[in-house]
Amino acid sequence: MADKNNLSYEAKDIQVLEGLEAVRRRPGMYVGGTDIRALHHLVYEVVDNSIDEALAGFCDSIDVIIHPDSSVTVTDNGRGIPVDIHPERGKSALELVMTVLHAGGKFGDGSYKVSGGLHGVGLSAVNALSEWFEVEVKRDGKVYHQRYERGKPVKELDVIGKAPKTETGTRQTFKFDETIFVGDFDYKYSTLMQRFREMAFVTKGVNIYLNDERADREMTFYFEGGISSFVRYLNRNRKTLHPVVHIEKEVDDITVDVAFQYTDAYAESIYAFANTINTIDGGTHLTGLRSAITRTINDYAKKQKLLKDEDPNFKGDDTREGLTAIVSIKHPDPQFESQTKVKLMNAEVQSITTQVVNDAFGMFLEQDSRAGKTIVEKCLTSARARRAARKARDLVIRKSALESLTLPGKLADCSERDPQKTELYIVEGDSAGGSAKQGRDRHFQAILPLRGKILNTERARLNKILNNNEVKALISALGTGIGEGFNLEGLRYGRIIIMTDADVDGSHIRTLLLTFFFRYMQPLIESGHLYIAQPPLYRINYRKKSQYAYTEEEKDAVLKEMGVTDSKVTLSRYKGLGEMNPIQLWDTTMNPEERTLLQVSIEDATEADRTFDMLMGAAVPPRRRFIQTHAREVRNLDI
Ligand code: 0RA
Repeated sequence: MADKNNLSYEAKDIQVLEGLEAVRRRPGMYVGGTDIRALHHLVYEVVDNSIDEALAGFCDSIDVIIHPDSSVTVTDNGRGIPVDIHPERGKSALELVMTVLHAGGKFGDGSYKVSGGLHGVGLSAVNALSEWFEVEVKRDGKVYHQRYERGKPVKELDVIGKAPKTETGTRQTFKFDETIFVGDFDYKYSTLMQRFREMAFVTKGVNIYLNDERADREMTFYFEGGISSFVRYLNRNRKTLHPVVHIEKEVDDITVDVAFQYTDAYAESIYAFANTINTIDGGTHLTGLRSAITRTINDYAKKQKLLKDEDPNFKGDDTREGLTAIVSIKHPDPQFESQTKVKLMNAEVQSITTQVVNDAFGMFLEQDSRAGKTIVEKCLTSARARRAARKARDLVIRKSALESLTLPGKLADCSERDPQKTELYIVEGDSAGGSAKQGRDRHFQAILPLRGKILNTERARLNKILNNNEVKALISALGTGIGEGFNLEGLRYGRIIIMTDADVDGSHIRTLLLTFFFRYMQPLIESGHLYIAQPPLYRINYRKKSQYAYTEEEKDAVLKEMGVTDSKVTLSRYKGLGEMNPIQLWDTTMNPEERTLLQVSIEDATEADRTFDMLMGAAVPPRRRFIQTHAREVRNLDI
């Protein structure tokens, strides 16, 4: 086999072009697809590189600007990407980073201790997927500039100006390639905001500024306290049981940073990061943390005789109820399960994390016996509740297996029996249920009305809602059973469609239902059977013409399109489904030819699940605010 390093310059150039072409042909391999998630991934890749520079200790400020044309600028005050000419290649280091796969971050003398980037494919992959990409580097008193189009440099690296020698940094601006990211989507401010907030939390002392010029909004993230601030932030609406426990230790070049605090809530909120990347599927750092917490509490409870010798040990679930925790590790060579970096695989991280947390948490409990006692009591309550809930749930599952033979009385079933062709509308409220029953095509559409308020069992463990008649009716209508007994083959309808009002209560009920499906019927979501209906927000009548609008923007567009000039326009805003008559409901929301359905993804459901505990929490003001700002924030999906 030919030694790659001995190839001629020309051959290497061809390799580069082939590399970029491969990225464009198979974006999935590099950024995980061509959907809105992958689009955000481009920004993360670029920002990750600046974060690396910050982790290496050379940068403390990162600015991200989303421009009105959806190009994005990322500016940092690091050392600047090196621009010196590579002796063999005859090209600048910058150009190599921008065009050669696997060329990022790794050159130099290993001064890069930790790297979150996609093992270096980062910048060149983003470059290949951008219509254009401009880089400006400030180094050695000069300002360098180069422009690329679809990955290829369109001119040599130029010096375009001077700068004080002490001023260094990198500015990158790119526009994603619309021939690759095809679809009606754009960067979502809240998604980027969430990511940068997390990055700032786990990269102590870095200032991350986000500016969305499309809508004139901006936000700065800076956390001196690192992940303890993160925990305090997550617990801001919860009642906490003790001060935040913060542990930071370096073992064998791996830094383990852990912060946690128990609250009186029921939910477990644990977030795991590896080199600032949110590893949503967890991995060895998370496993290490969990086992240390369970073990330390069991040891302490036995030693203090809070748990008697004959008592069973606490299970993991018992020790995590109400726990808010962050584990953030920095590793010189992180191994991820996939290119999208959602699960950390390094085996050694598990034992190191367990050891570090065991020692420090054990010591904390010894020193703060009041906190120790409170935490153990919390675990005892959880263990008791878990046993009781298990009994109740088994009963419900057994009963619902029987009840599923008899369909609920409130269900208006359809005549078609082939689940490939049928749909079930879950409708909030009896009056909307009535309209839906009259408006539907009874051949293939079934309606199950739910009375909203009944679901609203404040501060309830979700188990409780299984005992609720409305939910029981839902379970038997679906025919799949729930939890461990779930069987997709029993599903009686191909599409399960949640149809709620576009108001506060409607979004509350939607969150509840999503959380229910997420916790008890996850395969239903994974297999793409769950949808959210989208009723219109407005009906616009003008000069004998009538049109519907589903968003504020659409309303404005329709008004413009209709050429509204006088006051003869009537604008009715629908507050609830009940305000539409059956024919209107069919036309706008139920007719497969006209309607828009949002398919629920696992991410949507996860978010609902996280939101659920906040909605059910005691703190009322933040709850209201949350629902109101999110009520219409639904993502468009092309189905
Ligand atoms: C490698 C070496 C050096 C800096 C960088 C990479 C670097 C990369 C990026 C990407 C975005 N911002 C960045 N800032 C720095 C340092 C080489 C040296 O000066 O010794």
